[in-house]
Amino acid sequence: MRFASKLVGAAALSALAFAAVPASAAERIALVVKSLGNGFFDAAAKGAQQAAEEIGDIEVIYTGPTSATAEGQIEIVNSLIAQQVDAIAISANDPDALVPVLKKAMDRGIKVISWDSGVAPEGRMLHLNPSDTDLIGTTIIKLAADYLPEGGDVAILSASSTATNQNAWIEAAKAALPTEFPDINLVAVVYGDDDSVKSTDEAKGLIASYPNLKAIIAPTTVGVVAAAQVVTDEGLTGKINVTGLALPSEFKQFIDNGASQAVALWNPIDLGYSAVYLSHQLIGGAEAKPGATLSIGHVGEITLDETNAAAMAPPYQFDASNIEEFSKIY
Ligand code: RAM
Repeated sequence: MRFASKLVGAAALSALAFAAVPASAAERIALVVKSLGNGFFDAAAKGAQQAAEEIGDIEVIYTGPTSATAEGQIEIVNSLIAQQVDAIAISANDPDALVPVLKKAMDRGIKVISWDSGVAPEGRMLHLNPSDTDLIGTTIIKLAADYLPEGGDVAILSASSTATNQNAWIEAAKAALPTEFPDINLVAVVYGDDDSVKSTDEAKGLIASYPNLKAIIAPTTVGVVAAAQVVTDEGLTGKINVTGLALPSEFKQFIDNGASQAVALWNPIDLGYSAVYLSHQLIGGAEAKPGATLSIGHVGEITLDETNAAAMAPPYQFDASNIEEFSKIY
């Protein structure tokens, strides 16, 4: 009796699996993120799923390590190679450490792209930036400078110290400081590893070390929430403005309570959608080469530069006038 019902259960399960993804036609695209449990990546996964449904016959494997490390991602990529997926679309925790394992994947015929946070060109076929790197760098400083007419001390609370995207944005921000923001004094850059607890500790450390701090700029959706919570809890609303890159659904409360005046971001759903759309085209034989124009479905198209990278749209700014509306979307 027990045996029979087990059999029925197994049959029902495999029928379900078959109905969702017809085994013969399916492409399997792995969306590898910096770490699981990050709302930004959950939103990107939603977009990835949208693209899969729109194109049809695609299974998205949404995966990532529990903490944002290259070692964790290397292990995952090795297991995806063993599973013989058709494509890997990765937001990398390190530009170089992932290269050997991703090369191995490409040697086995797996299409590899990076998106959000890139790997070095030899480790991927193309890279999709959410927006122009210099523009993001200038934007994160401007978000603080707009509310500091007299200038003053600011600090950056980043993600991990090896994250390609944050490091590139911080470099661009530093380059813009002397010419575009001469009164803004960047006193420190610290790393919260896209971990809430570490980000909270780092934010507290900044506040303790720099008594004249006027703004904390966190170009990470995890760090920015942690910093705004610390400013709220320490009663520093109105004294320290928290800004950076934030997911409106997670951050609205801190615009509402005044811990932040404004933040920015791009559409993470479109980003995940585009990553799957591009992976699918590479699987279908499209060539990634400088100058190539590739479709990203309803989002538009991209043209690859000389490093096979491309950028999507400028970031949106969110403040009291519009964060409510956007918080319902992502
Ligand atoms: C975090 C991650 C991600 C970054 C966003 C802005 O969620 O570090 O890579 O793009 O912030």
